[in-house]
Amino acid sequence: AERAAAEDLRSRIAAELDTGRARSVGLTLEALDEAELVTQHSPLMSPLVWDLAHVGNYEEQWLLRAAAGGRALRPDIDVLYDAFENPRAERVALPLLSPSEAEDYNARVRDRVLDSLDRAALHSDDPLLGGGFVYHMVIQHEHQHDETMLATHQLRGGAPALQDPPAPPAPGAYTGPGEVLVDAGPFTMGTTADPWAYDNERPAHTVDLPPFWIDARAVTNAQYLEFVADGGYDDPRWWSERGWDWRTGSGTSAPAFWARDGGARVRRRLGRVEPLPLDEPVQHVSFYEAEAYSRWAGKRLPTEAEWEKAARFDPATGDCRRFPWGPDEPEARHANLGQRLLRPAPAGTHPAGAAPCGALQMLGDVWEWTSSDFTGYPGFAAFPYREYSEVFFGGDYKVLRGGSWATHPTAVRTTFRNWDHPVRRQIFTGFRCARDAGGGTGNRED
Ligand code: AVJ
Ligand code: FE
Repeated sequence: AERAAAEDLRSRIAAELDTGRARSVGLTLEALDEAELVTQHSPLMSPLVWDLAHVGNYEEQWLLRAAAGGRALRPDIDVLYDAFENPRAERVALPLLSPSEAEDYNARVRDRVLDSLDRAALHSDDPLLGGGFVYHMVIQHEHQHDETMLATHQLRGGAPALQDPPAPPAPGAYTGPGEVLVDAGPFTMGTTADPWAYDNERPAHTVDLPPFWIDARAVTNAQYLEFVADGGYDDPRWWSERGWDWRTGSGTSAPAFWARDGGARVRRRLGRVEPLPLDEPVQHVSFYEAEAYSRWAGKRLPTEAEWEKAARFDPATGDCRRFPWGPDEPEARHANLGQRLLRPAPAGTHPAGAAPCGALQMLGDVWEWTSSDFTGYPGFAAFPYREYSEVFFGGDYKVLRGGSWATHPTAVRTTFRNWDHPVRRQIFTGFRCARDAGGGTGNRED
């Protein structure tokens, strides 16, 4: 039985490695010509050809050298693909592998990885190999870069490069509650045993929270438009001091990629222009915009602990769930993940994916800003390297939760933590609001 389980894990890993690579190739070699792959589309992003070889180099370092103890293939290029050595805006000037060299290099690494996977001690106590941890880390890493590459695609000018996406589900009028109540009490935050979890999700620990309300849905474009129309961008009452500095300094007056076509609001999406979809969660807002909207609405952003409790705590059993709906792997009916639609689904859809508290779409569609700074949990231990999370603790970062339409299902769960600078807007980010529950009961209407 143990041997069968090991074989299952091996074939799952091989299949997921394959899926990730097909996705990376689809966003690079299959989508754009050489000139577009090597150019810098935005100072915020790497040239796509850097991401492509970086995922191969990361795989070489972790799955060939560290996990399999193999000989290095291209140690000479490590320095080019080290994210800390080279800020994104400078990577275009490096002597990078060309697109076809990167393709070749990635394929050579992958061949050796699949060879050594057959011998890897997945059911040992080895901290890297046990449960497949280091393979999962590399699989998620590639998908995280694929999401980053999608942000580059969004920033890129010119004709659409990605295939016409399927139509999103029809919105239908949302008739559910505006907010749902999460009762006071302790829950388990983070995880110790999940073989996919990064170090920053560990260890599991108990957090006791007062009662709070959380929005059942992410804030929609229609709702956000009311804030804009009410002069929200011109009223310092709604903004924190830093937020107002950013607002006035940047001259921002709407989410990124919004535009006007005569009198009509439109948005630019991956090379296409379309009417602003009113039922869709607002996307491409900074933390400061999310904070200002929340204050205008008489609410606030949830803390990351509140977000996680709403997403996973089941008061009926006292247990915490890996996914809002339970232990089952994400399917299309649960959540809009994995670049299927190339956009968020309308807010208030996917009832099959609801959390126990009734909140919808906690996973997928848009990353959600929380009010929390990025720090380590009590008992945090960096593993297997400090540069994944620890070096960012205490920096100017806010935690993001829940994944977006661009996040692969293997790279998100209710414990997953993402983070970014509060000014960032190129990521696929929206938010939902929360507020203290001072003893009131019953669901409020929108
Ligand atoms: C967790 C998304 C903030 O993209 O900087 C990729 C993920 N770490 N390569 C990032 C990551 C190393 C990271 N984020
Ligand atoms: Fe990386």
